[in-house]
Amino acid sequence: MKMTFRWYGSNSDNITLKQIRQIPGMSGLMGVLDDKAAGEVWEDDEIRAYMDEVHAAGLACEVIESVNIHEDIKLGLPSRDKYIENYNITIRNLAKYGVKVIVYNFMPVFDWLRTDLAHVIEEDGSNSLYFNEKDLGEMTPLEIVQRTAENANGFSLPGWEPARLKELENTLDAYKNVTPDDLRANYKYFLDAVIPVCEETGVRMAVHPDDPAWPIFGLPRIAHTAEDFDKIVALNDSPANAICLCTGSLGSNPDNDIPAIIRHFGAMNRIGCLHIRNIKHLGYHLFRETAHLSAAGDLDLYEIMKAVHDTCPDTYIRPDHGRMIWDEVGRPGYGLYDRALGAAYLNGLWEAIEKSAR
Ligand SMILES: [Mn+2]
Repeated sequence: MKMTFRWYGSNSDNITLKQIRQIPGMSGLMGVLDDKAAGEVWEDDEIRAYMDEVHAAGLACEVIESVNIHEDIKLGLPSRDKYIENYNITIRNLAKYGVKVIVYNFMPVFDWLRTDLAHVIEEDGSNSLYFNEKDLGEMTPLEIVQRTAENANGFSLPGWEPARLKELENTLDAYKNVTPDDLRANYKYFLDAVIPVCEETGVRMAVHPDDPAWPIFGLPRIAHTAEDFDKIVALNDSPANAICLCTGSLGSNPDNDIPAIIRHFGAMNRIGCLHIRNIKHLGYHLFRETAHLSAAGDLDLYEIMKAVHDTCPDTYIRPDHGRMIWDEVGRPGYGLYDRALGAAYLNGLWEAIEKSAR
């Protein structure tokens, strides 16, 4: 297992590489070029500059996140071929700098959705991301996106880039007649075009689950249950067609048995990496994010780490969203302190699992 940390780059993250390097057991990053729009080529010199900075800090970067898929690909429009070609150029460019896994999603329009980015947790005064479907109420998707942007402490949030907001209503309209099967057919077209390039360059595509793990705003969503992922891995039968198993995204639905899902896809060699965090279920389509500790939420992090240990021990993991604690002001979900505590905790579980397995 390689422990990693999400970092947005020195232009858009207030956390430094030096701070990340000082977290015990931190081997590297799940990196991102934060200013790239979906469909754009990640140029060789941009990747080199990012990697040089990361390597100079003593960290590796073998996983890259948020190489976003252009909506035209998801919608299956004729213009998709141009964007798929760009995607393949990006895969080749990333591979040159040692990238082994690319995290992406195939969700229409919304990467993830919360109704409160700083929900105060009564017991200790920390705050975390929160979702209550009832709060969506009469709000339109545009209103929700605007409110999310206003509450992000001045940071852009993955999936809510200002450039995408202008097109929101048109894009929502374009999905009106797209069924889940249509979306899967467009997905297969994309995979069949990029997976051969991945196989040639030694890169794995790792798809992130829908978050929350159910359909929203009537949009087709095809990645939030074990059955969904069975269909996805069957779309292209290559280990390069893999999953970024996000415990918190899938875990937002209490019906998803996360350790069992890890064991199922780990044994199939279809897990490219994992995001690990905990969730507290508060009601129907109502949850908040918690500290990583099992006792803080409803997921069993020991069983999760054990499933990783038993079925995909060489994978990359990172502590996913944390709470805001110790008066930190930062990007919602992506502060330094609680994610560092999460990494230390997950490393502790791992050491105990490894030693007791000997
Ligand atoms: Mn995630």
